[in-house]
Amino acid sequence: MQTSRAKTLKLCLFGDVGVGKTSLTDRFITGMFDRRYIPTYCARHHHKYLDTPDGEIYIQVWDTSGTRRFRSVDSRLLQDFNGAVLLYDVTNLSTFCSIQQYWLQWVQAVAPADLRLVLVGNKVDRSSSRQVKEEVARQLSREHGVDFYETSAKSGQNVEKVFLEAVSLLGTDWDSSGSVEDPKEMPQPIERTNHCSVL
Ligand SMILES: Nc1nc2c(ncn2[C@@H]2O[C@H](COP(=O)(O)OP(=O)(O)O)[C@@H](O)[C@H]2O)c(=O)[nH]1
Ligand SMILES: [Mg+2]
Repeated sequence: MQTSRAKTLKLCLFGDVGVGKTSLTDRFITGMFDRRYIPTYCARHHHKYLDTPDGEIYIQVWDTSGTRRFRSVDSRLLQDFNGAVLLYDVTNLSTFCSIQQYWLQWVQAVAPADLRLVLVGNKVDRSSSRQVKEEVARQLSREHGVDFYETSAKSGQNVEKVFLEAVSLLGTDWDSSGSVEDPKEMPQPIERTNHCSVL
């Protein structure tokens, strides 16, 4: 349960259909991966509580459909968000082109100036099918001044880091991405809920 003391942080995922937005969200929220493809027809939001030495933190994750039809309403959502993850599939060049030609420009045009942006190449576990070189994507992230990671929702690689980075928690002295000495101090997920909103 969210308490009135919990600090709330919100983030949103954007990117083409099929890049792994739902899978990455599920991996962060539940720690699980489901290889079936279940289309997201609307924006879904999930939450996760982190019980940290600095108090309870409530992270709300919005998983969008990826269809451009929802673009205009998604921009309203961004106004009170802390971060946005722009996702492409490293095994599908056209999804990276969409980031360059569409998603980055759109988010930077409509987002509040302090929204933290993280560029993410997903499905790195499929290394033999890679079509987007890490260095090319890193260069794009430098040009736009955004953070960059490669992830796998399947293996879990870098998933926690991306979500903590997007809400500016990565590097705090309790974060669970490697800097915590005492496991008791690790943030613990408390609850999961799903909601579907037709926007
Ligand atoms: N191998 C692999 N498959 C993935 C990964 N992430 C997602 N997928 C698969 O890609 C397909 C589309 O994923 P989904 O999360 O529904 O994409 P979305 O449309 O962006 O939400 C599904 O079959 C997933 O199981 C990953 O990191 N590795
Ligand atoms: Mg989806």
